[in-house]
Amino acid sequence: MTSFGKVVEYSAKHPKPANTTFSYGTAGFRTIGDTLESTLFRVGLLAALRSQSKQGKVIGVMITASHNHERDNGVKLVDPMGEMLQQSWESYCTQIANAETDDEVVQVLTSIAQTENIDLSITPRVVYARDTRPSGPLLQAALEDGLAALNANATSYGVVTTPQLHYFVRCLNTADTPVAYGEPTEAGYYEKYGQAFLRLVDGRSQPSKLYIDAANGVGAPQVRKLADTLKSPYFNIEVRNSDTETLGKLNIDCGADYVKSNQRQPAGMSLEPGSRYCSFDGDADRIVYYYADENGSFRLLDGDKIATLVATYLRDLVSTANIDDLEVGVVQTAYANGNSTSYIKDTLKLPTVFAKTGVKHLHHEAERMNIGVYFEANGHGTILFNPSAVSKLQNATPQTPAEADAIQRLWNLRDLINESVGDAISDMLLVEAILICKGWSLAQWDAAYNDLPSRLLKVVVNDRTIFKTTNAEQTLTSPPELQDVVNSLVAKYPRGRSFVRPSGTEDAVRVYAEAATRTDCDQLAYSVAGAVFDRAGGRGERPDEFL
Ligand code: 16G
Ligand code: MG
Repeated sequence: MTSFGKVVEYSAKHPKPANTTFSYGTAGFRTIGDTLESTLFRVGLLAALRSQSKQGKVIGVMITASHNHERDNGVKLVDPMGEMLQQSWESYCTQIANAETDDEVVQVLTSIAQTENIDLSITPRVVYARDTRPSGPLLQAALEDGLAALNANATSYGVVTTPQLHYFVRCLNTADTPVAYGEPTEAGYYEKYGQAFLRLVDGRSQPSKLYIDAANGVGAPQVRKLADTLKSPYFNIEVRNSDTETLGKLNIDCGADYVKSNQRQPAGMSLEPGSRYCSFDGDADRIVYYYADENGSFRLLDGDKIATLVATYLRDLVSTANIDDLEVGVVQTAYANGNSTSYIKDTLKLPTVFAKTGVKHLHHEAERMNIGVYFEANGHGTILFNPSAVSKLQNATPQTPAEADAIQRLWNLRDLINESVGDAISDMLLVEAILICKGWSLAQWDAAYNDLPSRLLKVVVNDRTIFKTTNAEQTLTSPPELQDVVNSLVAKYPRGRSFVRPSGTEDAVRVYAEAATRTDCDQLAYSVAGAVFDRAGGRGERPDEFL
């Protein structure tokens, strides 16, 4: 096929490493950066094909490995509305990444083009960006070769956060339509979210300084640009862990994942009671807040706390706005702390559902709700207003100034959030706006409910593919009988809950447990992990610290 005429020649420059298998996982390809050159080249080809399959809409490619080690890298594709790549294409990614020869690469392209009935005469349009990792430039060059091989109209956004790239894709594909999302530039991004923030907080008391741990990643320069654009006392920040130049610092002892996993402050931050802190991850799509209470103890405000804060605020606005049948719902994963779920159901009286781990799963569940708030406990999430909510807001006829104000605030909130994907910077503005409007400290926010003690463990097994789950990953269907064992262990502990799932990003199985007390929780976690180890081919050391 002539359309693929240049592919073999270009592909020969980026040979696939022998004896390596790549797999498009929860968040794209992710592994040691130096091994990904052929994959990036091929992702370039596939991004071009994906654009053609969407009649030339712009497709995004983000080169990042998020919160992982600096030597790792990865890549994921962004679909036209700024959402994650449609799942049916993930297997094409895996297929093309594993083609053993240059000819086979062409065969895979040809077969996808046939299966998807793609018009290869369409000019593909692709935009791409990378985070601060040292392997980024090399991988970007390989990607560019893939795009050139298919004559794509390709544009680089340089070094930006993952959610910024999602935003650009959505802006480009909605330009000059009734759902135009914004200017597809960095300045447009800061302007859109920044101005919505200022509209929401106008006239309120100014907050104290917010200390931001940027994980020594791309969030550091980007959040500073936001502050430079805003120049507002409502956005009074100090960025820590902002060294993106020195090798070996990215995500080390800092960042949202470190803070959430270790339940402690990052390096470079000593917590003063009364002060306010948050952490981004390495590509700035996750955020968690924290503070020291009056005894100096560390208190975490994770994705569950953000979800409940946001849901409370939205629920109250919707109720004041007095619009019929406009409903707020919350999407969580099984990792959500049990007390957050109870709080949403019993206190807020809002519907809540569980989705599988990974933003794409939560996003799709949230799309079914009028106003869907979705957050993973790790700090990844956003809010979606579906078309029915938008038309209800448009058609609303406020009867009082209070109703009109609430409707205006809902519009401003919608402009403040990145509807394409979870975004640390936009989520931070959202949390800040709500806290400013409520006049709340972090301790007041934290007071809504107390987390149940929880523990997350990792078990290395011979073959994690034997682990199959159902019920939003809360129940194992394979290996046989293991779920019965988990159930009997859980039954021993008041408020006990535990589940086992294969990781989508690492070669391991994860065990989550929570219970009424720390001791019970740890016993439950380690006994479930021990059962997994014994009955499902555990490797290395048995996890039995507490038994
Ligand atoms: C990826 C996901 C994140 C999820 C994590 C789970 C995206 C963009 N990222 O980082 O949402 O929490 O994987 O990892 O979807 P695990 O499967 O290894 O537990
Ligand atoms: Mg990330």
